[in-house]
Amino acid sequence: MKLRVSPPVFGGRLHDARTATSIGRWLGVCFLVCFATGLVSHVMQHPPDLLANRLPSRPVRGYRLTQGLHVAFGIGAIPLLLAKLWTVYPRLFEWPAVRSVRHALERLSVAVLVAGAVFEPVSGLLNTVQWYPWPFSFVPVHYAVAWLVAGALVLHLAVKAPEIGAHWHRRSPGTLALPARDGTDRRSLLAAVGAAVGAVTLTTVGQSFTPLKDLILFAPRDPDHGPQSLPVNRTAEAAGVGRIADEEYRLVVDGPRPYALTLDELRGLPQHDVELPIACVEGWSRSAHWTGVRIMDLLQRAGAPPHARVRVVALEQRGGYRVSEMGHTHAHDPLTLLALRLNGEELDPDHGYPARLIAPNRPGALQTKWVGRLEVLS
Ligand SMILES: Nc1nc2c(c(=O)[nH]1)N[C@H]1C(S)=C(S)[C@@H](COP(=O)(O)O)O[C@H]1N2
Ligand SMILES: [Mo]
Repeated sequence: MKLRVSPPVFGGRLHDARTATSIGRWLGVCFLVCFATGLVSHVMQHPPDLLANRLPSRPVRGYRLTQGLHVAFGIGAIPLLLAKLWTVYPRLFEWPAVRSVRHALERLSVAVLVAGAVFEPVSGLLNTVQWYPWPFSFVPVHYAVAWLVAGALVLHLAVKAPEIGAHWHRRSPGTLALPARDGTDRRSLLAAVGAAVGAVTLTTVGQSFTPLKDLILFAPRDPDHGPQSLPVNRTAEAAGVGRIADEEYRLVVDGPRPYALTLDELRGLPQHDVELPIACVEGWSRSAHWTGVRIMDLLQRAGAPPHARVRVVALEQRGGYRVSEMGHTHAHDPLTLLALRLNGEELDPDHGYPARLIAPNRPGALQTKWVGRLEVLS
């Protein structure tokens, strides 16, 4: 007996190339924005040696903007991706499954693209809620898969270029002789997808775009929530530092002329006021008013050469963000402070009491709290 497999048949215009192209264009924009802003974030956090001492400290809100866009476009890509996959899924049942070597390679590249394109926004979203249901570390894998998706996407666009070109513009009704109902169907689908993207964006983007903060429904962080109206990623308790006793605190500055300061001596130095945001890599950000001592003044007193890089070390015993490094552009920016006060009050222990770093155009993860030591690097 001969077994005949007959693939399911999909009619209707919701699964056709014009619909796939319409949704694909918007998805492409999201992926491009995420890739570009992701590269910026990667370089800011893990600069190659060549750039380690050259990262710009301006624009002041640069990282807040690029990372806000990264997370907003990543979240917006999710409904688009679902719609795109739904539009093209009948192709999974294509028959014969493999027609030629070329066809097999093309299908393989689409499999890689789909797997990577699903992995990126999903892993990113889970990271924003700090849920890591996987055994690998998020940042290097999210970064590596981004390159995989970029490569697979370029290949996909090249293979599909003729079809994309043919369906880029809506055809005039005469040329296709479609039943009118099909055009309406497609418009309804696109309107629904647009509404879904709008809804997820409006209910989450307030986590970094504070004018919309009252619309937050699903964002993992409310920018108003937390001591002194500023969110906290790692509390003093979680970091194992608790409330640091004033009389035991010393700031050690290690350089050509090393010295140490008590908290009172630190408070006695010239204080400066700045308005700077904390912009977490997870997408939330919030501007605040900081008061403290300029890092460049502290470094100058230690006899640091003008182009020296600096290592900032927390009093925390362990943790991924215990130590951060900074190039001379940030270290010598007059806005870069060892902050002692936040919004007119002493820092809350959760915000790094008694002293935390705050610098312009810098990822939140590198704004080290509970600073105990500055090391001038040669
Ligand atoms: N020492 C130390 N500093 C730290 C962290 C940390 O875990 N340890 N977390 C960082 C991260 S990820 C962010 S987003 C900001 C959050 O700052 P906030 O809690 O003061 O708002 O602090 C940064 N500074
Ligand atoms: Mo963060």
